Amino acid sequence: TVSKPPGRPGFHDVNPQAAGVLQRNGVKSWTKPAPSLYPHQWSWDSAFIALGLAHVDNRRATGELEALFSAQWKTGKVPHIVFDPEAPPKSYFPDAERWNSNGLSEHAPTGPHTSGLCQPPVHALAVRRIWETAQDKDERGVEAAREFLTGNYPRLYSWHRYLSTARDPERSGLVTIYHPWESGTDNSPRWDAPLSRIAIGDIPSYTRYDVQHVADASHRPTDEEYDRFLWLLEMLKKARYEEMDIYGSHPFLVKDVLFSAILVAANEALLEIGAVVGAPAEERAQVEAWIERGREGLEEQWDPALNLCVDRDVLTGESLRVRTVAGFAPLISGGLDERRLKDMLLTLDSEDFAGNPTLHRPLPPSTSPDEPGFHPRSYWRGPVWPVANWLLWWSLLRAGESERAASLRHHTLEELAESGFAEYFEPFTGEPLGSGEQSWTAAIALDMLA
Ligand code: 9WN
Repeated sequence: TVSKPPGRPGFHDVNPQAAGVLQRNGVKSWTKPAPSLYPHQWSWDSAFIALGLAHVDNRRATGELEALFSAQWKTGKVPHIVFDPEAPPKSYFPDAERWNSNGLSEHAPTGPHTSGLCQPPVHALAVRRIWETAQDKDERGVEAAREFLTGNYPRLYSWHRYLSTARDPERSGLVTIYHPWESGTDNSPRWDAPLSRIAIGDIPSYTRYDVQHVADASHRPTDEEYDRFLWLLEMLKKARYEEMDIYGSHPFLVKDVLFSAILVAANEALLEIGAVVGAPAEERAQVEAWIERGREGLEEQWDPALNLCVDRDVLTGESLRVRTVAGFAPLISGGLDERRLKDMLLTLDSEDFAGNPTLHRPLPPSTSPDEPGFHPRSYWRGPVWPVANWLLWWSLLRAGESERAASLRHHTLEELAESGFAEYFEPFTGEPLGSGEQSWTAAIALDMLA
């Protein structure tokens, strides 16, 4: 049993509370990431949300992904934001107008307005979970899930093909991102060096609404970071979101190891989905080749001194040697030999991460407290993110490390029981930060509790 402060929910109250968060954040057939900070649909949030909803309501889980994939670009790209035309005005910036995706690119969908970026491809993991949970249902439930898989396999395949080709013209096995927003770890010190090299020009004026939705603006990226984010957006627009042009002119091109590792794991899920739907043999062979290439690419980025995997700046060829949770990419991609698995566990248990004795709970901070860019309250610069805990928990289970997985699960759920479904937590005090009632925090709790 778990001790709980009076008036606070306990470990086992987490499940109905998590389901309530997802219900309250529901908009039509999809779910916003948070009540007011994020009023549109976000790509990898939706994948995690569908993964959690698969334990509660498979119809809603499939609706979530159908809504997202209906905004897929003709290139296969799944956009990082699908804008809700009915969201309150002036609630999130940059808005659909600033992106102007379908005004600039013939590849953008003509109906929904979207951003011009993408985010890590967790989607196939969610689709596989929908299939798994459907197995407990009656025949009609299983059939509905099979239909969903059949309808969405081609979308997933073209999404992964886009990432493995347009985003990896070098065939390195690693995905190139064009913007820190694509990494999903926006202001992580991983991006400090490449961002510092960018010379910013004139940015059309803008107002940030995000800082109005958090208790303290210091939880969010700084104005200097936002200027860089908005400048990169202008550069992408200048290239009319054309991949080749971006590759030839863009000032931020980085091989993201976390994104690439998630793609490997998602490709493994895609193979299983392909088996259910009877996908063509050539496609299955192609997915296997992507998996192999992805793992080789990650191995190239192994940094023996840090005992972690690191990103690479495509423009300078330089490795970005920063200790963050993204460094556990090989664990997430799976298929590790014994030696590399041992390396990963050693780093996870070290003072840089979950083994730091000054932590509130043994949960990995997003950035090692020893890094110069570490900040315990600032977003991806140090706070503990439940969604990152989920990635590690799931990967540890997959690697057969059940004890460590159980510890991550236990402490994550305790944190949520104690402080609610916050977006992220101060690592030394456990104080909830960012938005409250964050959907993916609730979703990963449902998956951990299942
Ligand atoms: C920009 C929605 C998203 C997450 C990202 C997280 C944050 C957006 C922002 O929120 O990014 O995409 O405005 O800060 O970094 O991972 O998908 O929850």
